Amino acid sequence: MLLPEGTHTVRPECATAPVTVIVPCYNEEDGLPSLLGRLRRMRKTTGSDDWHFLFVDDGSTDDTFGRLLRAARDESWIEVVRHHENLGLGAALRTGFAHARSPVICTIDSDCTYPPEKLPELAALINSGSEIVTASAWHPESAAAEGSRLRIQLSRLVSALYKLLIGQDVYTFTCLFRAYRRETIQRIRFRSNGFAAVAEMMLRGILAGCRVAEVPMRLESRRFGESKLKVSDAVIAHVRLLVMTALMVSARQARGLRRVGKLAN
Ligand SMILES: Nc1nc2c(ncn2[C@@H]2O[C@H](COP(=O)(O)OP(=O)(O)OP(=O)(O)O)[C@@H](O)[C@H]2O)c(=O)[nH]1
Ligand SMILES: [Mg+2]
Repeated sequence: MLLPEGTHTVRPECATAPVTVIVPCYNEEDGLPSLLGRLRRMRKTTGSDDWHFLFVDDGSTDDTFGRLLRAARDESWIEVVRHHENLGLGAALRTGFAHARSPVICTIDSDCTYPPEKLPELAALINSGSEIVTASAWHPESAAAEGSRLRIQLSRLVSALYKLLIGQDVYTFTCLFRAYRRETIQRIRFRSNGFAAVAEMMLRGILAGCRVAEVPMRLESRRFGESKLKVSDAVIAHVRLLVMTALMVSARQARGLRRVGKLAN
């Protein structure tokens, strides 16, 4: 896979770990000490001490890259890739996937709005047969989400619309906190460069027939730094993606009808 021009890598050698966790970061210097501390404890207490964590710094203008570099120099489970300019969350995920060689690949938020300590539960579901496992804030069994009412309602609405279009019992399409089988990542080609990439991956995965599992999980509010999500950009990107999904679903239905027609003749 080709990497964007200006990509800088520090120890990108995720080949040997059973799980690689991709952590996209954009201007997250304030939250990094807390995140790294939690990951260190998690590795010690949950049997994930052989996992690798691949941080993708997406042209941060604060000290995110400097802090990651210093951490990577001291601890071999930390790897860092950097875009020289900000290319967006989807582009950062593509770069992370291009480097990750492990059979199980996870993605997480760097602001710990889903607890990283839950990752082994998601990875275990991949090992027992699922192809995509997602944290699910909008699952009926999830505890009430923290955060802005408007953001919560918009996110719920978007997922409800995708669920309706796709016609399957998946409740949450927008959580970055996920685990995938590596072959599944190789099958899913997504185009979005921004936040909509997360929903696009799930939609394309479901349409490709992947086995999806959801783990009900409470969305917590951000404790450090600022949100990178611009609501207006996200609304536009999701409207586009809803139209694209509707077209993909109707093309599939038309193919199905043609097949039935041929069988009947
Ligand atoms: N690499 C990269 N990561 C990004 C970019 N924008 C956001 N992220 C990361 O993606 C994750 C989610 O972004 P957030 O800003 O937390 O967005 P959110 O979770 O929808 O909103 P809040 O939690 O309320 O802030 C975080 O780890 C961000 O650092 C980007 O342009 N590039
Ligand atoms: Mg967040």
